[in-house]
Amino acid sequence: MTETVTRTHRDGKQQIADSSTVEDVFDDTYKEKDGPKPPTALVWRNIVLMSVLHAAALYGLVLLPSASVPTLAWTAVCYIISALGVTAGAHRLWSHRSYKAAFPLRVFLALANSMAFQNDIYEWARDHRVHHKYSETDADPHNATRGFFFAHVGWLMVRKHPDVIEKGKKLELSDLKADKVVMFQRKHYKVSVVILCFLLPTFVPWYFWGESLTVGYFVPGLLRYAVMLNATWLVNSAAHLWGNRPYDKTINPRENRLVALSAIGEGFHNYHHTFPFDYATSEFGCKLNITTAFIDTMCFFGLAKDTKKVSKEIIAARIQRTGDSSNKSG
Ligand code: ST9
Ligand code: ZN
Ligand code: ZN
Repeated sequence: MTETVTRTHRDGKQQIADSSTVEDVFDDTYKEKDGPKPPTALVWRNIVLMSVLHAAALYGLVLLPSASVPTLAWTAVCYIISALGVTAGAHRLWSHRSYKAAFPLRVFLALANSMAFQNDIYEWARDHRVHHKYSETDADPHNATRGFFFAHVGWLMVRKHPDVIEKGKKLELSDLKADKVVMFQRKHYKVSVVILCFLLPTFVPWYFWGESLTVGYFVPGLLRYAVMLNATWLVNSAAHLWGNRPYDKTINPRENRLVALSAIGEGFHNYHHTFPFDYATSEFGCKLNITTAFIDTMCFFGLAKDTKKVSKEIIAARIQRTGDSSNKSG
């Protein structure tokens, strides 16, 4: 079942919104504080770890030709599963509540999310809600006005701007606290990451088809992890900087098909910031959007329901009112 709910926004513009109270709608009443910005405090531990991970991923690339075909297939499977843990899980389900998921699906998505090792679901969704609510300001964790590198990975290498934490602490997060799967994953996060992000990708090829542990560790393990991280970060960097703005030309997020491809459906970012509660994060359903196909399949099997979708009429009216005239009909 697909539902749409209409409400009138503060500024009188008509929007479609979740009937619950997910705080993912842009708040234009927030003003950055005057005066000099706080100095950037580097977190050397993260700088070193990220550098080591990327060096190890390059070594994984060197080893790639020596990986067997089943290992390459397994790498792709690990990529898709961990990506779904972020896109269908932390993002569309837990950050935006754009559909409902039954317990077994939530367990799968939480496990897949640990395989992605992108902070636990609670922390990810909290940061993501402040990103939408205070987009491109000091209170946005990966504020793209600070440049490509900061939005991409730099934000994970420095202390957060105090406004991110101040505004984040005021967010309504009771739905996440009430979800036992989210809280269980948070409690056992470290051990679940060690097992699912590193040990499982390494040992499956070794145990089932005799792949070397070195290839298992560096290819489906670290190379897959680093590529998946960069595909995610491109949504924050590239899709906030490059692409068309068919739905709202007054905001930075863009439609970027290359990002949509690598991020399994999450590059239609102008649409997504305009209608954050749409379960497809795109006007065009499953097109370049494996995540939407996955959620539709879960609905078919009765594991997901109540997908929220913006109606064609409302999209057309929005394109007319605030779009940049670049929209193509799919
Ligand atoms: C990673 C995450 O990669 C990637 C997320 C990307 C998001 C993408 C979104 C785009 C759309 C979706 C597309 C998906 C596409 C997927 C495609 C897949 C192919 N509110 O954090 P601390 C509190 S992670 C409220 O230490 P610092 C906090 O609770 C990679 N409170 O801040 C704590 O309070 P208390 C692996 C907040 O010191 C206190 O503040 N991880 C908030 O500034 C301090 O928290 C890493 O690399 C908030 N928003 O440090 C690094 N935030 O003490 C992990 C914080 O009371 N992170 N608080 O408990 C860190 O090391 C640190 O967070 C830091 C900042 C160094 C970055
Ligand atoms: Zn964004
Ligand atoms: Zn979002």
